[in-house]
Amino acid sequence: MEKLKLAVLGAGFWSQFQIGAWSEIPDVEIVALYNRTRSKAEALARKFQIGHVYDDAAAMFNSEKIDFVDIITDVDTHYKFVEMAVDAGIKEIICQKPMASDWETAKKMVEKCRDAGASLYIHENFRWQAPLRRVKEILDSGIIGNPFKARVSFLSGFPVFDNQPFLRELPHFILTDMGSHVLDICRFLFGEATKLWCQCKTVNREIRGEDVAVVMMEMANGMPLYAEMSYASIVEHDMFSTVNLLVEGEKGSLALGPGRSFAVSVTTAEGTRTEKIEIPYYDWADPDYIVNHESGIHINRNILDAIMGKGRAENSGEDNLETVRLIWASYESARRGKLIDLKEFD
Ligand code: 89Y
Repeated sequence: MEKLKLAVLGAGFWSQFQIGAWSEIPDVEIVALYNRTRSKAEALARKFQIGHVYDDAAAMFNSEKIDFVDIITDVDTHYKFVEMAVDAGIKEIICQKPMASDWETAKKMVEKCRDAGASLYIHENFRWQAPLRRVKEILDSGIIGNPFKARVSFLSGFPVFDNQPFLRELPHFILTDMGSHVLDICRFLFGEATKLWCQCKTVNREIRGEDVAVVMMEMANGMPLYAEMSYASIVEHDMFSTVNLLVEGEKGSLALGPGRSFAVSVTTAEGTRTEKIEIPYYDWADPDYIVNHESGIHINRNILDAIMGKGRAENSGEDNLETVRLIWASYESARRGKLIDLKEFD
């Protein structure tokens, strides 16, 4: 079978891991790599044997035969490159999370692709982490009964700005960067929220945005869900680069953690059973991020299956817009100090 031809835009910190994840999938060939600084694209192209390098995205769209694109550039350029791909006639477009740097642009992006008949996929990978797939499987098995309350946490003091210095400059940091993941996991495991209340804080005075957020949600089934995220936490069990959770159900409870132990524990009247999820090693992945980088293979496979007509992509633009809604409703709640009814947030 002929391989599908992929063009990647962006050669920054995350591209190397996303390209690494694509390199594990035999149905894909990366034919071209764009980056505004050509030398960075050249270095990454050498590492992954990518044939063509560009510092002009329009030239790449004009010259290459491309089946799909993966946009892994800075968030404020996502819309521009999605629009360029659509205008170049590309029908399968993957864009890195967070979709856009504001709510209006995210909606515009989904609309632009819908109007052009192009499929938009958002690379929102945390829900694809192996321990979280196992948590979902256990919840769906019914062993803990109907969940009545849950907590999803990301608490870390990892020096995240060393690898991604631009995160320091974001006017909105923790909810766009980590809230994308944490709130998407909440939707993946428990469905949609109806109301939310949020409080944000900036603990680290050297950054522009907020680094702590707490979001209280009421879910459509009435269940309360507490989500918290922080890069200012000095805790015994640092959670980088995954989440910890506790779900209470009518017949038992389910926990993921502590920290990055990748241990999933089920407690019922019979006692507690714990299993440890093993994450394979890849030489292109950073060990500090291993569970996160490995999940890239699974989300890429799921998107590729959709592109090949073999299934449905979980992370469509339309679906991810609901996660983006939670992010911006949270900022609105924090700004106004008010509970937000999500039906009214559009
Ligand atoms: O940008 C973030 C992501 O997507 O996963 C972890 C991260 O690199 C820093 O918060």
